[in-house]
Amino acid sequence: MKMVNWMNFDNVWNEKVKETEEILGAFLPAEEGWAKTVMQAMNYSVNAGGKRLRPMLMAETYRLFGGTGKVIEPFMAAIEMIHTYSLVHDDLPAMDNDEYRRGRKTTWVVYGDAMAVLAGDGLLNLAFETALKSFEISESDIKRNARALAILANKAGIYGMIGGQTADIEAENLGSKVTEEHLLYIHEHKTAALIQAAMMIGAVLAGADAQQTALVERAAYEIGVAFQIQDDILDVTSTLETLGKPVGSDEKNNKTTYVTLKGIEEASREQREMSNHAIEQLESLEEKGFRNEFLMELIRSLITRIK
Ligand code: GRG
Repeated sequence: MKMVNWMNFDNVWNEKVKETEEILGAFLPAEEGWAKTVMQAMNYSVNAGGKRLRPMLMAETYRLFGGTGKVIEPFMAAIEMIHTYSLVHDDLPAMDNDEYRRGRKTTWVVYGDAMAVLAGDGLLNLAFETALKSFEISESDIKRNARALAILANKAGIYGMIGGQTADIEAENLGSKVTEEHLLYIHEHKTAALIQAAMMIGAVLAGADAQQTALVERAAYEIGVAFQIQDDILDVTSTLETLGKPVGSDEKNNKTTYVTLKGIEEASREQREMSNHAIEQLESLEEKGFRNEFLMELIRSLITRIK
């Protein structure tokens, strides 16, 4: 595996976060009219910051396969809206009951439960309205846009993220009866599914074929599960100040995690192994001339991320 010395990785990352936020901002609602409060709550949630990892993975996978156009932009905004809605709902008293997220008070604390439910619903709906705008940007065969939409709907829904969240909530009552297989189902669906959607949509919109898209789906599975394992690790090793959200949340909610199942050292070893394997799979595309060094470094940086 090649190691690239990205001395200015953080600068490039920050620049890309800025670009992503400009794209996202263009699709957010104006706060006006009788429904103004829900729009304020939606914008509050999205503008709270965050790493913008999913739109960035999407854009970089698009570039990996040679994409250069603007058709990716509505999808970048859409995936961040879906991710943000999932956080808004996950923080509700009926779910994790968390008061801090992205270094700010959570949406339900500021706007109340009802408005937080609506803001989440509003973001999910707006995500699809936004992704549909990609059809107005016809740079290629619009079958690609349709395929990308199908991926987004599938990976965010009951066969993806919502399915994972369902299993996660029910597992809270099972305590130590949660097996590794069960936990992997939860991690794959709750977390990896959106990361798979991000990268697969980037690939499909740039014209990747079915085999290449399947390779991306497998690599993104490992990136997503590794990302969740690191999340589990940070929940016991980090602080509220660094993470911008409470630590010890898993213990509070009686959650079995990779850390409770295997200990920090083994969990950490497995997350490194998965990430490195995902990078190797993606690097195998170089044979066909597909190469994006920033994407590889981005995935590598997730292994040691601290927030
Ligand atoms: C479908 C109602 C409903 C809820 C969705 C996926 C989910 C359930 C809730 C999100 C909570 C959670 C811990 C998800 C796992 C994925 C994860 C680690 C999210 C945090 O993602 P980051 O670190 O967040 O990319 P930022 O704030 O940086 O965008």
